[in-house]
Amino acid sequence: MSKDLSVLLDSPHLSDAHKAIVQKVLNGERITFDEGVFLYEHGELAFVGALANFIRERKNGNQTFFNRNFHIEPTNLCVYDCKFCSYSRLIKQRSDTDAWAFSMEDMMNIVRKYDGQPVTEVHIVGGVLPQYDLPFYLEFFGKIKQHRPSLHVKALTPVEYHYIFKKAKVTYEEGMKMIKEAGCDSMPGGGAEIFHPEIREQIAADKCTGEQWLRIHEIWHELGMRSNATMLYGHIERFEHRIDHMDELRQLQDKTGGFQTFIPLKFRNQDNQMSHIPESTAVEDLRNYAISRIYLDNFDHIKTYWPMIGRTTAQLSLAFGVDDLDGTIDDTTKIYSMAGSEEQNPVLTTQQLVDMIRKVGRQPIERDTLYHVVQDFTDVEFAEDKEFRGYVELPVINN
Ligand code: V47
Ligand code: SF4
Repeated sequence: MSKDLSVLLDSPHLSDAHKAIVQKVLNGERITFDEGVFLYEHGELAFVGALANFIRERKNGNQTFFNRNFHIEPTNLCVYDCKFCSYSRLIKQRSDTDAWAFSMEDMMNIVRKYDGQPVTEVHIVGGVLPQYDLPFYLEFFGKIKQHRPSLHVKALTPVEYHYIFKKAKVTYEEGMKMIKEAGCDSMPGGGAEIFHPEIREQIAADKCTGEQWLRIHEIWHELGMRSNATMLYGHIERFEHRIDHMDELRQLQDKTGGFQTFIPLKFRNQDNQMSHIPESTAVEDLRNYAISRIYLDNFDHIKTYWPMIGRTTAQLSLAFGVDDLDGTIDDTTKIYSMAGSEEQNPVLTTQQLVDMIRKVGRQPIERDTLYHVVQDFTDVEFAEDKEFRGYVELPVINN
């Protein structure tokens, strides 16, 4: 493969600047901020794709990971007013019948619904409301662990943590220690949006700043814990803002090594205050995956959230740096379906997801949250009735 990529060094169609980046990738060297911007401005799809695929295969070979999880969204109301979010208007405009705010018991009932099912993780994320405070979440995490100790709790983002710690008058350090002790196992990547204040102040003015987001992840990593990172792209930001965002993540990762995966989130424009902004094209989405893969040399994984990007682009992304497909079962997450998700019915059985991965020549690997292999599906044959070694496909949940 390295031989294949090195032919680019002799290409009459590439500039010296392109070739300098090829050489760095071949040598396993890091590209600079300016080179990152250069790739966005002058890196054509096939070029960045070749580099990203080379890096992807060097890091993860042909493996493509997926995870079986379910989501709990405590509420679809929020005190904040992020312009891109289809939740934010709800607190003011949505009729009572459309709004929900689950009680502790409601949420435990969702957890119990998965008893006996082969899920390894619960992903908890939603709007921010005062009643969901620090004592509430400490109790909730404890109850989940009491009920099903092996279930990995991936919960909340610095947006919620900043809010609930402030309300409880505890420092970030004290708060993160408390949530760890209560049973939270890892932190998802949400709430990152675009860190740069020039953009953040326009799209997500009131919630935690980029600096606070990064600090909370840093403290979490210092406690020996892992987390993910996202970037909401394709709205009003410029390429420099994307590279600035990834640069902040790269620097923190150098310091702590606590990030597991980077998830670029394509801005969807339905039913929010930024609906007038056209969405990025599939070509731009693939270029963005590829440049993320090239820039974030110290991240092991790049993930796509297929219910949001669509199945076909998700399959293509596996040749543009992505090695992880999120969203297997019960991925009817409202935050996306309201924003205009690609998928009308964003649920796949494990067999369908495995087929999707195989069709583009990759090896499907079920992982747990911390990337331990749960099951290698490379050579697994599914029975007609879609049952496999005791793994029974879950029913579609319309929540
Ligand atoms: O922070 C909100 C985004 C995020 C829109 O860590 C939107 O494994 C696009 O972070 N268009 C929450 N995106 C979801 C999230 C996530 C998802 C899957 C896996 C993981 C993980 C994390 O959703 C928010 C925001 O950036 N979002 N509205 C929209 N209109
Ligand atoms: Fe609230 Fe999150 Fe939506 Fe912002 S993105 S309004 S914090 S739910």
